[in-house]
Amino acid sequence: MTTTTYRTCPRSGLQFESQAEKLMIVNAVTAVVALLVGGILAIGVVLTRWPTIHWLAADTFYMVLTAHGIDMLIFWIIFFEMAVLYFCSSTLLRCRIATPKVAWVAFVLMLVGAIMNNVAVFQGSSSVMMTSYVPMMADPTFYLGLILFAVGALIGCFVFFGTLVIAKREKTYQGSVPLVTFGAITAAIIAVFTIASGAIILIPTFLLSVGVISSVDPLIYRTIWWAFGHSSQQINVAAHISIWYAVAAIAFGAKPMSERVSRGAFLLYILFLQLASAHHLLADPGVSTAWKVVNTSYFMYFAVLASMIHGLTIPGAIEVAQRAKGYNNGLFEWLRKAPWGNPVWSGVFISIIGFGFLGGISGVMMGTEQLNMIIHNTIYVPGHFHATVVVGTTLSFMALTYFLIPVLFRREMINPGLAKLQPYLFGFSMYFFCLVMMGAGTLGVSRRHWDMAFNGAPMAYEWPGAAYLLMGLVGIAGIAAIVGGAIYIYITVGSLLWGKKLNGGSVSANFTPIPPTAPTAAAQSYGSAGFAAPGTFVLAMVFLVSFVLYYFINWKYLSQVWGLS
Ligand code: HEM
Ligand SMILES: [Cu+2]
Repeated sequence: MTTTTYRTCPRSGLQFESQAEKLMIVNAVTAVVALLVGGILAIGVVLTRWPTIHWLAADTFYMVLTAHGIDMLIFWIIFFEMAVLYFCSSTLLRCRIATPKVAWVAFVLMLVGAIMNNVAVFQGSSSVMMTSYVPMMADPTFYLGLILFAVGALIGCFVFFGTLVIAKREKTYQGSVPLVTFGAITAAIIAVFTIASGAIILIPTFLLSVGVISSVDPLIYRTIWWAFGHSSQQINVAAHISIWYAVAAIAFGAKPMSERVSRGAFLLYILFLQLASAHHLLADPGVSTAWKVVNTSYFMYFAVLASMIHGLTIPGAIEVAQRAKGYNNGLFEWLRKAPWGNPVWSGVFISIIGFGFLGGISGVMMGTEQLNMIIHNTIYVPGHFHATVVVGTTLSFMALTYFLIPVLFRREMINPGLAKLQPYLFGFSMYFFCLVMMGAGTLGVSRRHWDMAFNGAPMAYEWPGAAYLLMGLVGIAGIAAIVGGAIYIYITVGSLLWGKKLNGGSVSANFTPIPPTAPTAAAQSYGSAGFAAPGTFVLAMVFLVSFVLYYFINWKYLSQVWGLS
């Protein structure tokens, strides 16, 4: 039997159980490898969509785009999430991980699945895009790879739940689980639903690809695929918001403004996410307008409400904590005096603002049935979701990594000067990238089309010149963001390989209760801070005004799409 030991990190006070620690490390490192592959592929995608360069031939472009989407959105994000789940259970609750052997099986399944899927894509006959809509068909190993990966991820979620049970039984924490863990529980519950939906649709599609069944209905496919595809984004949101709370606690000692309100907001995600999936079917035949409007324009807002609550209470909690430290001058001294040179904080802040303003506002606009017509299947769509999955999720994961390098990996960060810069370069170039994509999409530039000029097509289409200009800017901003991503990989991998080894701290055979003075105690306990945060409310009003203006500008724009009057 392997012996379980607990290491107490001298820099954070966090306690790492030996098995959990290894599992977090392999999952996080594999995630970064997937990010590296996806990032290299992004070069091909970006340089092809940049009209003056238009680099790759059509078949290569679609292959590269398929692999980019899957390596990034599935493999990078979910491997990293496994590490986050183990961190939020074993580390934050200071308990041993349940069934470490099973957790290793989960990891191996995910790894085999990810490799199998990539091999299928790069063999060239599986360029079906991330969404893999039927009747397009990929190689059977494409689906099998995804299914193995999903089974592994599901097992990982059960190891997470098992770890919570152990913590409860062995009484390693007092009272309720901390909010960060609560957010991770939300993510894992949603993950179970998500993976079940994925299985319901991918298993028949796999059987179709090997010839066991003769057809899968395309409309049913889309409906169920999006129960999976949309919900998986809700996992990401729950995970990155948990990280925001964790960083607020770690960097500022901030307690949530109200534990109940924040927990209630996480619950809203679980209740309303399936209904919100309907926003992916807004242009589909077969479902009624009434059904679309009820699901997207009413129920979806409850999920949006939840995100807005987090977007308000996280900066609010930080403001309360900063004011308590004496940064009380004016509305914004608390924000000016935040540690802007610390990439853990700057990454999270840039993520919160970009996720809310760019991802959130554009998402509500797109989710409105009528307005959806303006941007449906245009490059606006990847403009929106890069604001959510890159600025929101990816940048938050990057910020957390900077915290984990000394704490989990026990290395001194190489090149801290470059690390200071990285969130600004990556975050702001991504802001710009998303904005120009949305601009080009509003002018109608199509999504995923290899050649926006439609050269050789029987019917020509004249774009306004601005559309080419905007797509050129997409290229420039995309390359800048890729450089930002490369710096992240250089710093993380470099620190693991060449960073100075740090003292791991004392090791014992038993867990210890959380010392209330630990630097991360606020992330590991229960308690509310109250609501006195005037600066944050001003920021919220700025958000509201931008939201309303942008929404109504689009209604005005919609009225001009068809010259009916
Ligand atoms: C520097 C970073 C990145 C750049 C420059 C970039 C660029 C692009 C571009 C230009 C497209 C193609 C748009 C089109 O023609 O339809 C695309 C698609 C996509 N990207 Fe990224 N991306 C980056 C990072 C990411 C990350 C981190 C994720 C996920 C976490 C991601 C997920 C996706 C997905 C899911 C697609 C759609 C694939 C499909 O249509 O099947 N990207 N990206
Ligand atoms: Cu969605």
